[in-house]
Amino acid sequence: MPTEETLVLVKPDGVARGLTGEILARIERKGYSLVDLRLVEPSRERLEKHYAEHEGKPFYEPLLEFMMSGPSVAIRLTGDRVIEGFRSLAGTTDPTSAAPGTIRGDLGRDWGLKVQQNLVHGSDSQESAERELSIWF
Ligand code: DAT
Ligand code: MG
Repeated sequence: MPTEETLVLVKPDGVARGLTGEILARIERKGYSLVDLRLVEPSRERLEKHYAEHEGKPFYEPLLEFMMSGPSVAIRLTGDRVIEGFRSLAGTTDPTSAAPGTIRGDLGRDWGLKVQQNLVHGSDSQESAERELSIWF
């Protein structure tokens, strides 16, 4: 099987809290390789494409507003089984119950907002990874 790529985002909360370095360090210590990395202030159009699967959900508008609140760091990451591996490093969606040891479990919390701010995004399948990498790079 060829080596995989995935899209990782350090979301605006991660960048604003100065956690980009900590998150990159965890990714590097795990052994994955950075292929490309950039600071991006995405347009609404780009975010609508990225989060198309969530359109109509109660957290959709708050999610887009949050993602437009500041820059994100977009990362093209590579390694065997990196899609699954980064999702494991990130932890589950809700930072309150995400396992300690994960990025979301160690560094995230609930802020009482309409959308969970959980520091990172990682593609959830090969199809999503291909689609999302073409949106951000
Ligand atoms: P993930 O980022 O773990 O793949 P997702 O794709 O289901 O999660 O949702 C995208 C983002 O939307 C997620 O990172 C945080 C937010 N979110 C998801 N479900 C939510 C909910 N029930 N309430 C508030 N925010 C939510
Ligand atoms: Mg998702």
